[in-house]
Amino acid sequence: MTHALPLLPIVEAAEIRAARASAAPIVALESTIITHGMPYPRNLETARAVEAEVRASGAVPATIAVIEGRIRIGLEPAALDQLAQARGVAKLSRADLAACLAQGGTGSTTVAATMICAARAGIAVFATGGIGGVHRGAEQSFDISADLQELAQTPVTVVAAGAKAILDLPKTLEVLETLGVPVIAVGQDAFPAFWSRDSGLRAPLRMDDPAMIARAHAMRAALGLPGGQLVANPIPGDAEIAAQTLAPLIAQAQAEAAAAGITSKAVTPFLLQRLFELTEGRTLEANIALVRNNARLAARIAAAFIAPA
Ligand code: PSU
Ligand code: MN
Repeated sequence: MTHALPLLPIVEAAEIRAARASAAPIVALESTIITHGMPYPRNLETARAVEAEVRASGAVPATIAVIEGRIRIGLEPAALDQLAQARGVAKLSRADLAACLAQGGTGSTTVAATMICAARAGIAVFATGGIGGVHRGAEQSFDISADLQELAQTPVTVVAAGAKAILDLPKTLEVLETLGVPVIAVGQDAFPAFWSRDSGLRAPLRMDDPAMIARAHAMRAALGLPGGQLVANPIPGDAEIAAQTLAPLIAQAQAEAAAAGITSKAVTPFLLQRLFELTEGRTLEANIALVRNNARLAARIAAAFIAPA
């Protein structure tokens, strides 16, 4: 006996339906940064501030998560509040999404899973902090974030402040090139390193005009190429932490993770938490500043999608 495909359990907030009806620009936002990237209550304040940035820049924010077996596109304030306070929430990437929906579970979506949900909802632009990438020591651990594969196959333009400096950035750029993902720096030639503006590596592409970024996305579709784009938007100068300051602390956090036997999905949250402690919260402040900055740029790109220049 064959089974008919189930209907995808996906629910849009009223605000998102209204935005779609009036052809207003929409920006997707992820939720793993809320549940696994920042401590409560700063995570909730930040999620709200990021939504406010999107609105102030003329677009509608769609924070995405899975709640009780349904993909939610746009979270009402109470739902966002609950997610931010919940403990032990599942971190959902491409591999976990269908199982969580089938089981009626709740989880936050990573960059990869948020891209999948955004694409199903017809949202082309997504703002986050930093994407996952190739971890240091990946030649041993094989730890490469599913975010990279997703950028290669799902047509969403992701605005991030580069990849987190806890990663192996040269290898991350190599894998993105292998996968055919356009990596576009904004306002500078260098590939940014999340908490710092300059990774010391040159980004393969540079575009300073949001409308050009929207056009490049559309041109990929016209070519029949699957996948999206990575827009690498450097952290604002007044919020950055010098790479030299972070380097020894990252090495220390990494050594601790290895000693504690942390692997797989737990690696990124562990490193972020340790750096928060080792910098007395400075990495969190920088993280908040860069996500807000990315939300503003994503709103401008989304607007250009609606009204091409
Ligand atoms: N950026 C942040 N904080 C985070 C993340 C990104 O500033 O917590 C999350 C994103 O959801 C990203 C995930 O997709 O970390 C990557 O996890 P992994 O390396 O396990 O794929
Ligand atoms: Mn990983």
